[in-house]
Amino acid sequence: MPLPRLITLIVGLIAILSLSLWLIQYLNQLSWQLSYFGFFGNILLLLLIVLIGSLIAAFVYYVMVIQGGESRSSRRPKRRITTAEIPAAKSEAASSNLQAVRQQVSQIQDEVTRQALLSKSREIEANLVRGEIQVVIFGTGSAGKTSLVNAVIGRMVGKVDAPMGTTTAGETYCLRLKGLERKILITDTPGILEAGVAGTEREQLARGLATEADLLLFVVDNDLRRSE
Ligand SMILES: Nc1nc2c(ncn2[C@@H]2O[C@H](COP(=O)(O)OP(=O)(O)OP(=O)(O)O)[C@@H](O)[C@H]2O)c(=O)[nH]1
Ligand SMILES: [Mg+2]
Repeated sequence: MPLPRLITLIVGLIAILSLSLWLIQYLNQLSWQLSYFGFFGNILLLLLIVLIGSLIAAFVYYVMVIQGGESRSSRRPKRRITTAEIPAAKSEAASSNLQAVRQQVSQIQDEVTRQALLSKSREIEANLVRGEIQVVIFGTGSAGKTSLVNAVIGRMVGKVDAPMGTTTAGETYCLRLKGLERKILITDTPGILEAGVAGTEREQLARGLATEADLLLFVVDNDLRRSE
């Protein structure tokens, strides 16, 4: 028990006991006087004794339990506020993000989804290590996606034509820029929002490729339409 609480307890008890002694003396005198009232006088005396006892019990309870509880809670170590460290390098930030993603993925109940997301995160990690940047050219049919790819690569790598559906499969081209060690992979995709079964299949393929992008370039041939 801490010293200040012990002193409070002792001083309080001495005060209450001396008060009680004085009260007992007083009660003694009173009992003589109350003896005239018979049974009623004895009840009054008993009530006064119970009152004194309750006073002592309440004091001890306050010092031992309430004060003790307060001092315990004040002794409880305060929660430390730690500021999250922001990684300086982008690759470091990406790796820590990947780790966080993996932790969340491991909590997914569905085995198939979990495995798919885990393999995706491994793929991203491998890309990070390799240092390649995947740029995917995405958009509606005949918007000029392949024309953009040709312009960026600097030669006619993909077939360009007016009708929709000229590009039927994903094509990836490697671009190297002066002063940049990392390879840039540019993927041309079939168009989206085309009619027919073949068009829907091409869209599915394009959407799949788009999910692998580090950077997605959405090509529009005019004002953006609602469907786009
Ligand atoms: N006027 C104009 N025409 C363009 C431009 N870019 C492309 N085109 C024309 O638009 C048509 C479609 O171009 P593509 O590059 O094949 O379009 P795409 O998005 O690859 O088409 P799909 O592969 O069929 O989805 C071609 O006739 C191009 O010559 C542009 O900037 N201006
Ligand atoms: Mg094309």
